[in-house]
Amino acid sequence: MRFFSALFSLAIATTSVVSQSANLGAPADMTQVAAGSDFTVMVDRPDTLTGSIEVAVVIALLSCASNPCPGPSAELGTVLYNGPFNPQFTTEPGTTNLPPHENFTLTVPSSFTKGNAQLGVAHVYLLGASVSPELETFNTTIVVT
Ligand SMILES: *[C@@H]1O[C@H](CO)[C@@H](O)[C@H](O)[C@H]1NC(C)=O
Ligand SMILES: CC(=O)N[C@H]1CO[C@H](CO)[C@@H](O)[C@@H]1O
Repeated sequence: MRFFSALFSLAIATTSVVSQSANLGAPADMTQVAAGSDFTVMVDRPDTLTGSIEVAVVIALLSCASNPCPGPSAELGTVLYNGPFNPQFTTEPGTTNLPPHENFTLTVPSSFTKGNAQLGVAHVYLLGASVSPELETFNTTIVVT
């Protein structure tokens, strides 16, 4: 346990210095999604000079209809996806200017509380020649209808 929390704070400390973060290309902030329906989450991984090896992403949804959103590093909520992350350039016409990314089609649980929800992502990767373990989190807000 202690090892993991030490590893966690190390990752937090280093990600703020190394700015090669992934980010959410979609959905846009305040996008409305009906409970029980599918939506696309696009996780961008801008190309960087320093090599990195992908480990995983976790994509989760947390209602903040009645409480302020706590931020994805504090609480992720309902996990919609937990698995490999394989960002790629697209070759389809009109999309070649996009950064390397992966799209995930996910479903808002049908019983999910309506209102604002934090769409949080945790991204784990190995950085550089030293293969240092990194954890970063980021989020947008969607509106569940
Ligand atoms: C991912 O989704 C975006 C936005 O909908 C789209 O422009 C892009 O072509 C998609 N990428 C792939 C690989 O399908
Ligand atoms: C709580 C939290 O981390 N909220 C962030 C969600 O994402 C927006 C947009 O990037 C940030 O401004 C918030 O700080």
